[in-house]
Amino acid sequence: MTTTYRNCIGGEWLVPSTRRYFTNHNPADTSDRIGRFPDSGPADVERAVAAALRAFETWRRVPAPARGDLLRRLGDLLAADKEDLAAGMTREMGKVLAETRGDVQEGIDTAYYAASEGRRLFGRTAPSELRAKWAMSWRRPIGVCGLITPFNFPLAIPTWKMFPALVCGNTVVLKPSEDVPWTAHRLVELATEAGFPPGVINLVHGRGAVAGRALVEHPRVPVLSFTGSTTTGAGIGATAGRMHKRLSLEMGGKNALIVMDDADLDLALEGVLWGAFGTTGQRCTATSRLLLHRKIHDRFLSRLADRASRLRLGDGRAAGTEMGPLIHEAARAKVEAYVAIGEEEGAELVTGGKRPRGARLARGWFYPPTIFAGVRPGSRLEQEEIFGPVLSVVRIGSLEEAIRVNNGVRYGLSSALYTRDGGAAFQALERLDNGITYINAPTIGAEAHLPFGGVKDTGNGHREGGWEVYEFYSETKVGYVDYSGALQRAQIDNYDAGPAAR
Ligand code: UN1
Repeated sequence: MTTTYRNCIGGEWLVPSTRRYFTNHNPADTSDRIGRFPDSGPADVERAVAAALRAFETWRRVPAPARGDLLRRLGDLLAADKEDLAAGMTREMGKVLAETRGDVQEGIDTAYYAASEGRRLFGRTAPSELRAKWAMSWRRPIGVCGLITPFNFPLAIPTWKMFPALVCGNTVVLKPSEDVPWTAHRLVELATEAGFPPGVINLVHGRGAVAGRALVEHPRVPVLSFTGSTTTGAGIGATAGRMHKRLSLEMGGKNALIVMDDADLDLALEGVLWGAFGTTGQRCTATSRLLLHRKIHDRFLSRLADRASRLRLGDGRAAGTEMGPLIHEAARAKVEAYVAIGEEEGAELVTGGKRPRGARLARGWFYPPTIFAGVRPGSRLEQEEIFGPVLSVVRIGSLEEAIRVNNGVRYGLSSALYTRDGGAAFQALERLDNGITYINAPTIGAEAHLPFGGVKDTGNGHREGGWEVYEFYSETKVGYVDYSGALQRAQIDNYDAGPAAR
């Protein structure tokens, strides 16, 4: 019997108004059905927003440190449930257990960080230009935040958005990816157990084009945060612009890892394998381009191809599995389309490029680590986001050239440089057009307490995580208190006769 799940609205677990459901499968074995989840409609979103609005009136008045205490409790519950959560997440999303454990840990880190932020949320005081007058700013909550999240970090990304929103005093409606609804369900269950009041966190399952759209277009949802494709993000941006909504976008990447001839090649090799094929390449931060210095190009590539071709594919819960499946058939079809594009463009297929054979992997969306060499800067393979285990290798002759190639794409999330030259490292930090640059580490591995995000078409200027996200989820308010007992006119009374006259 397949379990049927519900939405969580105003603290109640409700069946969708549509009475329709979708079934979620294990991508490593599609005969394994995880559950039936609500295929919600606009009426469910309407109800969730109404509940969130009601809850906002009381939640906004709970002192921020007390809001933080609830997040700390939720962090504790996530920590206690880490193993079960990770196993369930691997079952529905496919990546290996070590990675889903990391994903849960990122949620725990975010909870504890947000909890501590409840005791900061600093405002400022500034000297007034007038006597006996006090000037200050502080942060106020905004209202209902609509959060739309992707499949690749089923726990971490919802928590990045939700926890800062909550500690700032907002209430939320979460519309998680329809590929990982179970994880979102568990997160909301644990939040309920932690003691969040009804309506503060609402969960509406469903499709982006229906439930997601209703949330984006809802006039009472002034804040939106979306992680996903650049195309969808652009559409949301148009709506948000028209409706004057605050919007944070995290979108595509085409992240490059540069290996110079003076690099520690053993270290770089481990970095490339992890960056390119971890999470089956399904990270916005995945290493999808490898820029190899010509002096080490051939040597490095043959070692890399050898290691990549031996990575063990399988169910992420099985011991010894190094790479899980892709999320669904459409993702695999996209990877295959890009393999065909690479071949047409004349790139050299070094390893992979074909579906695995054999009964063991036949029931999942598996695709092997795939490497193309001789990829030309400017080609589609080099420019476009694939979101799968496909690595494009470009030969470079200098750091200068590597920087040019790195910067020659529309995206700007992360980049990496392997070198032993300190000067080169600082040049890279300064000149690579990305939100994040790693030195002697791959393009993945951002930590929860630092700002996360990218430049150019990757984002719209906001950052998730770290201290900056608290500004996104709150509104600056300024207060002036004049205790002089007289009318003091700013910009006039203190300058008319000149300050010396006073
Ligand atoms: C993503 O790729 O969608 O830096 C998020 C990392 C993770 C987060 C990635 N901490 O790879």
